[in-house]
Amino acid sequence: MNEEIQVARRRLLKAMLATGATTALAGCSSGSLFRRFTEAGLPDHLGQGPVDMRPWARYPEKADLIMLADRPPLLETPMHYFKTDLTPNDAYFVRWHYAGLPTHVDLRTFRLNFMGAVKTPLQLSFQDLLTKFEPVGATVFSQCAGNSRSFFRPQVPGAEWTNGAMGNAHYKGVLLRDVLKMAGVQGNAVEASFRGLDEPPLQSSPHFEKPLTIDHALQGDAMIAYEMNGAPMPMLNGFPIRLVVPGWFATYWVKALSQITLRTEPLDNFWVKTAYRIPVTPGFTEDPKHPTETTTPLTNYPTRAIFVSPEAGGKLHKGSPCIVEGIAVDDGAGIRRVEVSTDGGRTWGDAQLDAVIDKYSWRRWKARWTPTETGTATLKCRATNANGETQPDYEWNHGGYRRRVVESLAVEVV
Ligand SMILES: Nc1nc2c(c(=O)[nH]1)N[C@H]1C(S)=C(S)[C@@H](COP(=O)(O)O)O[C@H]1N2
Ligand SMILES: [Mo]
Repeated sequence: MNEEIQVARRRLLKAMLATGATTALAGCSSGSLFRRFTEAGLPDHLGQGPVDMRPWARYPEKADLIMLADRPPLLETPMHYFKTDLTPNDAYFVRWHYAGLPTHVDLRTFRLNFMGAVKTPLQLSFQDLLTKFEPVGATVFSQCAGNSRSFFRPQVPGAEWTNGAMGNAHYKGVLLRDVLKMAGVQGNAVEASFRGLDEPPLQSSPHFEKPLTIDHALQGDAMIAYEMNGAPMPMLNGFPIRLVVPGWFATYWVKALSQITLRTEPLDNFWVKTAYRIPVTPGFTEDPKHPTETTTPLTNYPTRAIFVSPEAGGKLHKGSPCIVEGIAVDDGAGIRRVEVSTDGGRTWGDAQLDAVIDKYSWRRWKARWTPTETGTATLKCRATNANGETQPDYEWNHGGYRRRVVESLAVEVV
């Protein structure tokens, strides 16, 4: 058997044996799986930052992450993990919509099924994906559409992420278009839609299934990935294969991908017609008092810069030089510039950009700053991409999606 299959299965078994994945995933609200800062003490990296009262949890194959919900698991990556080019698999954020997520997959029987408007109703095994297509690799940024939702004012209901529902990873897999070519897409197909192994709680609940237009599927850079950062996909991030849609929000990155349907009519399930939509207005913004009725599915990432260090509420010392650093992302055109303000936006200076990692990767930046006055300082950062797209000072939408306003960060200078 192919060595990579063995690695994948071994890894999975090891994780399950070590932690009892099935039980842990089924009953993770038990006290032993999470702790509060007040009970456990502050983790070192938070230093003198504000006390984050959100519980932490350790799930199978995962490090301690911030837990927004346990069933289904919504786990946020702490900011200190974003100081390196790649986000480690065990620290990568987790988001599932249904608690009925897969907890084990047998690679001997697993199949990726093709249905609908295809010439050959293919069933591909994991081994087929490894051997029948040319492998490709890319470093790609992913981000939940609701990343940073908790910063919207007025607040909006939903998963109250701070900035950690994102990450950057190297994926290995096959191009979606190569796989679709083998299945043979019929000329009348308008969409390909993607479904995973997770099951809705009730028969009447809609499967989590997301579409791409047929042009995007057949001509774009979407990948079916079987490796993340040189290792099998963690179970919670979509083992054994997931869709990677470079430059597009992670809601399209269907995990534990098991079914691809070629459609002659667009899919209009709950996940398309109700959720993950933004207003159709200039700048996608709306008045909180009069939300707009006309919405459209969100798609690609807006241009945006985020602080990684210092963290909110961090303490800096007057007269001591410090490095302010962060990441910047867009939908693949490329980050051209990041500016930083240390006086609440009155004056701006250019940050230094690190080398480009990959087309759809985040780009790292840093700026030197020596605080000259004590008290609270408001830092701001904003990015501009190669198309000239930059960030607005204010924007709001009722879903709390696609945040892209200029980032603000309050730090204490002592
Ligand atoms: N099968 C399946 N895939 C899914 C989802 C899901 O609920 N089920 N959620 C999507 C959403 S909204 C996000 S943000 C990403 C999260 O990916 P991650 O858990 O690997 O970070 O998975 C996407 N793919
Ligand atoms: Mo998401």
